Amino acid sequence: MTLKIGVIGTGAIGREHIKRITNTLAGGKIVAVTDVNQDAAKTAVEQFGLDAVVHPDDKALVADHNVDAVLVTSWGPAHEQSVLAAIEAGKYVFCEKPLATTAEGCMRIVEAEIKQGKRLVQVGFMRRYDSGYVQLKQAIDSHYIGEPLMIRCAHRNPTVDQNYTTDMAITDTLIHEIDVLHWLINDDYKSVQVVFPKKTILASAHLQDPQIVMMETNSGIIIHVEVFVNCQYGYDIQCEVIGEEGIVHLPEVASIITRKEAKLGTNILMDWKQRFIDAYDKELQDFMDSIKQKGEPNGPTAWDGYIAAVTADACVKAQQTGEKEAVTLVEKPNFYRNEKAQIV
Ligand code: NAI
Ligand code: ISE
Repeated sequence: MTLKIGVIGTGAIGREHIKRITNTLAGGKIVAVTDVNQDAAKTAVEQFGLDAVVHPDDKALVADHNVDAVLVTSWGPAHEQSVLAAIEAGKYVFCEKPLATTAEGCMRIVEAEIKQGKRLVQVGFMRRYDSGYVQLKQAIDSHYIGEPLMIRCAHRNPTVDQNYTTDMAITDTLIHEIDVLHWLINDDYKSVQVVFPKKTILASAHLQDPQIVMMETNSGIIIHVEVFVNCQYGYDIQCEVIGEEGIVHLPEVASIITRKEAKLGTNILMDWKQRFIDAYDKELQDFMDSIKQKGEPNGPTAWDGYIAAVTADACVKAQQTGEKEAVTLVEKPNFYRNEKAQIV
């Protein structure tokens, strides 16, 4: 059976996902697209030679009887409305991060999904599918390094555009660490704090860059994440987990090592699209396969989207106050308790 997919938002990652579903992955077909910029939607249809209807908006796309599952790859503020419409129609929905821009919005999605009585939503936290993070998780879960005590991470982008603001370092960028780290150590966050080191002259006037985010988990693990989005030299993701009996480090991206002109060198990627390319493939393949095999998606849940939003809100508050801010989650609904920590 082919899963017939409608895509809401044909920008950068929307087109990447259309391309992989059409050219690389098995079992899915893009049958409908929409974008507030209708020319962008039409261009995507032409660019990838799709046999797909261009709908005027998300509501029309969700209502299309030919669409089994919806891919939400529009701007963050538009996600909630499209995800709620898909749930209301009983359709599966894969939503790029953030699930919604507020914790309240994520909670509305959680409640709507619970009301439908089955899992319909998967959030695009693709790092859980990255083989490096999966290996870290296996090492932690098997107690290879004993109990984790501290984690040190870096999330570096070469540059960002003028529209990128100080809070986006949290809501757009750190949000990946917020998700993958609590999954990695199977623990929730208790408090967060943000400090601003000396600012790089290469960031726009309104952007505080770099930033250091400190997070403490319920069991007392202390996490430091450096977010540096104008680092110039590459797209660089680092993660080191320090345990009682050893340390595990995220592997570097495989690349040839050169010896030339008295230098030893290896390449660093510049583009996020390349860094997690396998993980994007795997998350969408898993979305399609698990719907076909179990009748529900397997990956990060709407509850994970809620945890990320609550933690991001606390971090944004901490940016403003300079203080340690509490992360306060409501009690996890039973609906989300049975899920297994998924490893692919
Ligand atoms: P983009 O700006 O390139 O594309 C967004 C598209 O959505 C635009 O074509 C825009 O016209 C359209 N759009 C906006 N509101 C809409 C609405 N109400 N209905 C239909 N279309 C609408 O942005 P990009 O980089 O593709 O990001 C899209 C989403 O994907 C964001 O939420 C972003 O955070 C997320 N993202 C996730 C990444 C990951 O690593 N998982 C990487 C990059 C983006
Ligand atoms: C972007 O939206 C992403 O999601 C990338 O994965 C992240 O590294 C980047 O900082 C964000 O702007």
